[in-house]
Amino acid sequence: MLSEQDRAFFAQNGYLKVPGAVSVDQLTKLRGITAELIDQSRDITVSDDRFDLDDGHTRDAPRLTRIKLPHKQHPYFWDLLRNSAITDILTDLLGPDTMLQTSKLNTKAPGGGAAVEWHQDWAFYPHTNDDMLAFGLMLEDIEEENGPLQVMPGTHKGPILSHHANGVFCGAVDPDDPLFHPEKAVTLTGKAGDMTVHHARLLHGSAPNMSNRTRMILFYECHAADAWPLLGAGSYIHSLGQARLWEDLHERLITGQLCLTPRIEQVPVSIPLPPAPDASSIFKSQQSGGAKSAFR
Ligand SMILES: O=C(O)CCC(=O)C(=O)O
Repeated sequence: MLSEQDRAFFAQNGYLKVPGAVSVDQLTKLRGITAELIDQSRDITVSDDRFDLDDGHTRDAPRLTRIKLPHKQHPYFWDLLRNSAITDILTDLLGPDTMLQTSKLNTKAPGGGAAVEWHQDWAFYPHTNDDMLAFGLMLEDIEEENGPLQVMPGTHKGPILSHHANGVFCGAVDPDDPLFHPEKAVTLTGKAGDMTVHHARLLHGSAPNMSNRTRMILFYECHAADAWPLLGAGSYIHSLGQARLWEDLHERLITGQLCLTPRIEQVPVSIPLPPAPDASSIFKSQQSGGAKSAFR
C-alpha cells in the first residue's frame, strides 16, 4: 500500500519510486523465466511477435531490446500483476477497476544497447481519460551506466509534445523542441526488486546501456477501466470483431469490473498517424521514423 505522501508525490510529479516492490522469491522466479525466454530467442534471426532484436543478435550471444508481451508468454507475469504488492499499488493509484494496456520486458543489451528516446506513452495510445500509468520493475540493480529510466517531473500536467518527424509518427520528441527541457531530467537508478511508476503523459526516456551487464526492466502499462482507447497502439482491438474484443477486454482486466461507460475528460489528443515505416516496437518506430537522438 502507498502512503498518502506517496500518492501526493505521484500526483504532483507524475512518477514514484517504490523500493522492494517484490519479494526475493518473486524476483528469483521472474529472473529464471526471463533467462529461459532469452534462451529461446537464440532460435530467431529477425524480430517477431515475441522478441525485438538489437543489432548484433546471434545464437551464441543473444542481444534483445525487448521481450514482447511477457504476460502472454508466461502466466507468472499475470499472477504477479494480479496478486502481489504491485496490485495494491495499482488500485491505490487508479481505483478498484483496472486493466492492462500492454506489457514489455526491456532487456537493454550490454555494450551500447539501444537508447529509448524521450517520449510520452500517451502519444502512442490516447484514451478518453488519462488515468494511465506504467510500472517499471527492475530485475537487476540499475546504475547510471546501465541506461536507467529518466523522467521529467511534472510534465504529465503539460502539453503532449510532437512525436512526429519526417511526416510520420516516430514515437519520440525532438530534442530541439523549445518545450523540451533536458536539464530537468531525474534519473531513476535502483536495486533489483525496486519499481518505478510513471504517468502515461510523463516525458521519459533512457540512454544506451554502456555497461557490461544487461539492463532489465519489466514494464506493465495499466489504466482505469473507464479509460477507453481512441486510436493508436491499441488499435488492434478494432480488427478483432465484437466477440473476440469482449474476450480480449476480460483477458486484460486486472482488478474489479469492466466499465462500459467511458469517462470522457478534457485531455490533449493527437492521433499517432501515419506510422513509421516499421512501427513494430518503439525502438523500430524511433529508428525507422528518423527520430533525432537526445542521447548523443
Ligand atoms: O526501457 C526504457 O528505458 C524505457 C521504455 C519505455 O519508455 C517504453 O518502452 O515505452
